[in-house]
Amino acid sequence: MPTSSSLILHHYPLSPFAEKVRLMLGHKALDWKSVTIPMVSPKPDLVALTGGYRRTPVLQIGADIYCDTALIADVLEHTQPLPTLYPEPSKGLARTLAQWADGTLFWTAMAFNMQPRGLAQIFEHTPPEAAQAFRQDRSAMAAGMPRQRPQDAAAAYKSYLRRLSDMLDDRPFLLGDVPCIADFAAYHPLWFTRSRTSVLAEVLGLTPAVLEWMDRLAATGHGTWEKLGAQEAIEVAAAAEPAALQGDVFQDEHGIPLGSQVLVSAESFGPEPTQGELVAATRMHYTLRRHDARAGTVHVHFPRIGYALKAA
Ligand SMILES: N[C@@H](CCC(=O)N[C@@H](CS)C(=O)NCC(=O)O)C(=O)O
Repeated sequence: MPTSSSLILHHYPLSPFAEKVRLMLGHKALDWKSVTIPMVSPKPDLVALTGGYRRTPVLQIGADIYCDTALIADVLEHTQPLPTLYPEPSKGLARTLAQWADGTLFWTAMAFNMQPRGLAQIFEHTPPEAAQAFRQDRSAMAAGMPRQRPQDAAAAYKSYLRRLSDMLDDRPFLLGDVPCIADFAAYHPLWFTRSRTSVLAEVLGLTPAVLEWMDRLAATGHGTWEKLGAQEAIEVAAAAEPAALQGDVFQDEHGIPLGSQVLVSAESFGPEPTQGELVAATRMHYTLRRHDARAGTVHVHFPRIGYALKAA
C-alpha cells in the first residue's frame, strides 16, 4: 500500500484535468509532490516514465505510473479510502455522470473557453510563438475529432449549466450531501472558464447555484504539496521496484496473451501510444511493463475505458 507522501503528480497549473486531481488530493487531505511538465510536446522527462503517453496529468508512485484521471481517482481511493469518491448507493450513477462530464461537458466548455477572447486572455503575457505552438500541438492531438464552433458550444454549455443547477436545487453536491467523483469531474471545465478565461465567466453568472457549488468544492483545497524536479522524479522511479500485481490480472477480450508486446493509446485526443509487455489486463485496467534508460523498469497503468490495446 503506497503512503500518501509517495504520490507524485506530473501536471501544469493551467490543466483542467490536473485541477480535478489536485482537488481530489485536497478532498482526501493527502500529501503529494508536484512536478511541473510542459504544456506541449516534446515532454522528454514525462515520456521517460510513460513510454509515449503525453497527456496531463500523470500520477507516479515509485516505479508505477498511472495515466488518466479516471484511473488516478481509483488509485487515490485505494491509497486513502475516506472520504470516499464513490459514496453508495449512487456509485454507478456517479461514475457515469463523471464520464459525461469528462467527455461531453469538458469538450463543450473548452470549445467555448477557447474562442478568440478566451485564447487572448490565456496567452496575454506570453510571446506569440507560445500561442502558436499551443494551437498547433492541440490541433495535432485532436486530428479526426469533431470540432464544435464556439457559438454552438455556448448554447450547449448554458443548457448543461442549467442541468447542473437543477441537480443542486435541493442538495449541496451533485448527488447528495457530500462530494463524489461526479462533482470533481464536472467542476474542472467550469474552473477553467472561471479562473483562466474569466473574460467569458459571465456565462456562469446565469446559474448562481453552480457558482455556490464551485465555491464549496474550491474550499476543499489541494492538500499539502511540495515541488519536485522532473529529474528527481525519474530517479525515484529508477530506485524503486514496481508494486506487486494483484491476483486477478487477466480478462482477455483481444486474444492477446500476457507477456506479449503491446501498444496502448487513447481512443481520441493524443494518440501517442505506450509500448511494453502486457503484464495485466484486469476488469478495469491495463498494465504494461517497460524498461527505460533513465527510469529503469516501470509499470505503466491505463484504464480500459477510453484506451485501445493492440499487439505491437
Ligand atoms: N481522459 C484524460 C484526459 C486528459 C487530457 O485531455 N488532458 C489535457 C490537459 S487538461 C491534455 O492532456 N492536454 C494536452 C497536454 O497537456 O499535453 C484524463 O482524464 O486524464
